[in-house]
Amino acid sequence: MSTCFIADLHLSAEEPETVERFIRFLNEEAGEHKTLYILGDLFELWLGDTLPSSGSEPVLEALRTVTDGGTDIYVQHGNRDFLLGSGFEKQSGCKLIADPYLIGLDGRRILLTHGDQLCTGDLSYQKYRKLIRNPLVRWTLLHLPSTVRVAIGDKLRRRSNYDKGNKTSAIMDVTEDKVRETMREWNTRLLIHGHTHRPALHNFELDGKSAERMVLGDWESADNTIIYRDGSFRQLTL
Ligand SMILES: [Mn+2]
Repeated sequence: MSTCFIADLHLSAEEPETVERFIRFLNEEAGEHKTLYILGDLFELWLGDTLPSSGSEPVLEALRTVTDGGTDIYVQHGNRDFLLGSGFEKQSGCKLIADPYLIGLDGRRILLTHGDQLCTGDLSYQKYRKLIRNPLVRWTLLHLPSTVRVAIGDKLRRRSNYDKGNKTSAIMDVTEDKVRETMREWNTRLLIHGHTHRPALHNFELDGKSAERMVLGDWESADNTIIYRDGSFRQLTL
């Protein structure tokens, strides 16, 4: 049985074709895998389970069908959908997992992360991340009236798009130091992440042993999927 990894679908009502394509993937392919990991930013924006993003209903239903069919789906928070909570879990049958999250496949230790924590060159983003991931801030966000949450969501999106256009590409990428530090901390030689939308397979040496960092592309680009089967990984485009 195989394990499938994807990230950065950024589903939104404004991109109905992407939503359709993802639902087709869930209906036709996801069920063939024993486990599916979605490493963050499943949704372009999520303002709390009581205020589901428009157009998310069929996605939640399709996820539910797959989990009911026996495939486990684990979801990590991304920087866009960090307010996914237990309501989402109940409706979709998915399980939210911590970031980073360590799994074992045939005795190999593999670390999964969305990837934004690794972009330590972007100091203003890391400051912002620390603030919004604070449990008290999170609780407050979730208890704001929906109109206020929608306004904040618009602002966050504008800011993120502004950053994309104005920060240098090096600042928006992971830093090698943080990658090494994280992999040492978790005693792993294989890291899989998304977020940067720069699909690649990086081979390097870590404390005298070979190490790998696999980067998933976003759902719109090439190399957006990694499949583990019979002891080996394959990166492909769905
Ligand atoms: Mn992201």
